[in-house]
Amino acid sequence: MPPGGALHIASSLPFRDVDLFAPARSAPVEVFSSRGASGIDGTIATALGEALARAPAPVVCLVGDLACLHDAGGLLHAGELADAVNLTVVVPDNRGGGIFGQLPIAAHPTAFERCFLTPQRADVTALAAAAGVRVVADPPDLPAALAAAVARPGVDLVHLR
Ligand SMILES: Cc1ncc(C[n+]2csc(CCOP(=O)(O)OP(=O)(O)O)c2C)c(N)n1
Ligand SMILES: [Mg+2]
Repeated sequence: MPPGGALHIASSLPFRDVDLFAPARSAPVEVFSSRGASGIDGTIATALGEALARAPAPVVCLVGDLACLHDAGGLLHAGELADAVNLTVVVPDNRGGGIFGQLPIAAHPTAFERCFLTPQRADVTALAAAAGVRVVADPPDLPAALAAAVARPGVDLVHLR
């Protein structure tokens, strides 16, 4: 993350993963997150607003597959505003709300997948491409792919199965 860049972290596992696993950095990076009532709602639209406010500095949005699909409208707007921002949307796609796998309900024989995990048929990469967003799918060299996406203006979606 270059100076002036910011990270927007979605609710659910992304927020917890960064909290648990991100190493300490010598260079500070500003971090945004929507907590509380808003939950997973409007994540990409919020990150897009941050990217507009900070342009031409880059913003990276780390967001799960469900939160990403939940804000499909935000993704459409991101494609529309691609000339005005540098936004990289990183989607770790574990096919549903992986966080619920950590709850006792995960052992339920019938309700868990349909009512909690809720994996979607929608294809995140196809949606991003339809929005006019550049798609980087399962890059073999993730750090290099992220660095390249952050370095270029416009909107990238990095999809990680
Ligand atoms: C608007 C809204 N609806 C539902 C929820 C409940 N909820 C919390 S986490 C979550 C799953 C998110 O899935 P994903 O974005 O794929 O992240 P993962 O858990 O897989 O990391 C849901 C549905 C919420 N927080 N906010
Ligand atoms: Mg998920």
